[in-house]
Amino acid sequence: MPAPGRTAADLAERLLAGDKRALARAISLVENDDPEGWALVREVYPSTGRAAIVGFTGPPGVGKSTIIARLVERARARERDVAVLSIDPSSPFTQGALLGDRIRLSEHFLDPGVYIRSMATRGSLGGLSEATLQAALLMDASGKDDVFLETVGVGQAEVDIIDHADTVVLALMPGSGDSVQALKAGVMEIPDVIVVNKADHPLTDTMVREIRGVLSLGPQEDWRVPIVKAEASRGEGIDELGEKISEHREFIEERGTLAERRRRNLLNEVIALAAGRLRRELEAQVRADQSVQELLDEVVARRLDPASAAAKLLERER
Ligand SMILES: Nc1nc2c(ncn2[C@@H]2O[C@H](COP(=O)(O)OP(=O)(O)OP(=O)(O)O)[C@@H](O)[C@H]2O)c(=O)[nH]1
Ligand SMILES: [Mg+2]
Repeated sequence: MPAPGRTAADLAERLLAGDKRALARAISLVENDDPEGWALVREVYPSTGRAAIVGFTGPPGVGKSTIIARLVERARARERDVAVLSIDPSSPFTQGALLGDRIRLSEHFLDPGVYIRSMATRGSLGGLSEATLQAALLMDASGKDDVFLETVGVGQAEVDIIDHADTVVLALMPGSGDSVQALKAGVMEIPDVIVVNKADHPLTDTMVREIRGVLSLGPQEDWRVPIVKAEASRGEGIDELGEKISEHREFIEERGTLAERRRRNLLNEVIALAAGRLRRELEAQVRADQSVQELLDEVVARRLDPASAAAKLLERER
């Protein structure tokens, strides 16, 4: 709870100054769909857009959290401030994921340069992705250099927060053939960097070849998707992964792709928010308006088809 006298402007100020507790409070506000949260995002939005946003996706248990924990450590060694947003984790950031032999969980939590947060699925997917995007914006506004997003994804069911990442990393492990199939079938978008984790597995090279094969079938872009082998639990391959992520960022910055990508993502976001609002208005209208019920009666009685009814609904004065 805010102390008495702590205004929204005060919270914004502390957030912009990088205060961790202000960031935590701000994210809780957007998570709870509190109007104060939206007002806060509105206020700090001009200060966003500076963080490098990296999304990590991949099947459950492949090692995303372990990889991120290692990359946090790497970023800290370079004096970069980091925030991690883990979305709907089946195993949230617990000691298991963060407390590796060389990684001390307590260090990360006490480190003012690191902020870690999990958000669980609640309500509709749209609601969750709205809240997570706002949370990522708040992390960005609080002056983090890197924002790492973690989502479980095996294809279609992915939360679209990943669309807001500047760089998308797909984590796979030997045996995650489903994901390779999803890539092949075009169900899953081609990521910017692929990491094959648990590379101590004997089938790692087979997996890498398989992925390379799938990538070669797709359109040949200027950016060649690197495939990095890693063993995150031992910290192997993490430097190379970190380098590939930085290289990708430099590449998209130089080419202007970053600006393009962000513009496209923001357009999608604006449309999604507007569409959500329209839908809620329409639903409220349908509940309240007797004549809409009558229109529906016509559809139920098969005198009017659904598409014609929808057209009539949209024609009406709102
Ligand atoms: N053998 C081996 N195990 C690993 C490696 N990296 C991570 N693990 C282990 O794999 C398990 C899952 O790791 P997480 O980092 O929680 O995986 P995740 O992808 O974040 O999992 P979810 O969030 O549940 O989808 C943990 O027990 C890790 O210690 C690795 O390189 N080799
Ligand atoms: Mg995880």
